[in-house]
Amino acid sequence: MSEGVRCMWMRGGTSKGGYFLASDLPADTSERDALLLRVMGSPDPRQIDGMGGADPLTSKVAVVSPSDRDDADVDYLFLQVFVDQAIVADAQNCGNILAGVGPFAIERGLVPAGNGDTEVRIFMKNTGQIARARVSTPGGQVSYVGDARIDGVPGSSAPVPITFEDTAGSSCGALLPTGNTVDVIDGVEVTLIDNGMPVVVMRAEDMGITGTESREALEANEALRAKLESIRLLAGPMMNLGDVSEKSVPKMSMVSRATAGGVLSTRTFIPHRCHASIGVLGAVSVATAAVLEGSPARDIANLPDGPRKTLSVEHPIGEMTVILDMDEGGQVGSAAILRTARKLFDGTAFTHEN
Ligand code: NQM
Repeated sequence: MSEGVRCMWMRGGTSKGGYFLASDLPADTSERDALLLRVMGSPDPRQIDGMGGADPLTSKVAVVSPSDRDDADVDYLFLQVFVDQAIVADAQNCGNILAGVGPFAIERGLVPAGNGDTEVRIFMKNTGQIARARVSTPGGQVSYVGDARIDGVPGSSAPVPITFEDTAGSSCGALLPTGNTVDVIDGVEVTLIDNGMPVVVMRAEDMGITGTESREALEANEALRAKLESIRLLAGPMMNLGDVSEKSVPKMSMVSRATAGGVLSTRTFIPHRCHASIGVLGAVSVATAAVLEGSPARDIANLPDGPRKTLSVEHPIGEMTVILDMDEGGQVGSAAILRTARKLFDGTAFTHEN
């Protein structure tokens, strides 16, 4: 494929990656994955021969196509292209890259733009659920300009609010795949939870950290990393994810008391690098753990009253606000978050495969 492939490079939330129409990629999965590894420059810790940014957060792909479902406009498949291994994984979703899917679908003509805002209903193929994103389209054109700010992105952009309705058990089959609010793995109390992203939630202090350390300090802590990986490998089968040694899930979130007025503070490994902030669906899952009676996260959370809970989840460079609507039974019904996105480049990525 030395002639290259059409793609758009976009920032979606606090992540960045290549957005492709499914029809522009090979239909065969192994051919597609080989092409995406070439596009990103993987495997190589610096991704020097490709477009990837040498970080899992900037080595991401969205594959978008028209949907034949009645309840969706487009289908979105998320692919994590590993940086230093020749792996392209579809075992997780990504709510940050999701933020660019609506604008991309309108730009490529898959969804007609309204005059003002346009709602795009997105079927997330990785987990089989629907997200509804609102894209700013003044005068029938996508606009990236606005005054919405999210931590981790300088400046401001047009808001892309996103609502999730049925994310519980997205990959694990149930919100609490073991049926328990608390399990004990390697002597550590954990909540194994999936409200859109499989996450192991544990207290930072039980892992020997305060929970206020920087990303760099945590990545340099070999003992912590080994302990996290040991828990993760045991958690995988308990969460119905099987052997997770080559998967990017479950994520590992260590929680501590909030330091900036939020509900709690987080440090999250995704799973081998520490997240610069926190993933979208990762934050939804942690926030959900925080409202569960008896969970380690609930222990330290400052929870507001009422059925609509606006929860500020603190992370290394700020916070992410998750809005949880509780149903009559006191369970989490829907979740909403605010993201922004920006088109960075549109053109052809060359792969020069021999
Ligand atoms: O949890 C990183 C990100 C993510 C995932 C990761 C995400 C989500 O920040 O929905 O957005 O956890 O690998 O892009």
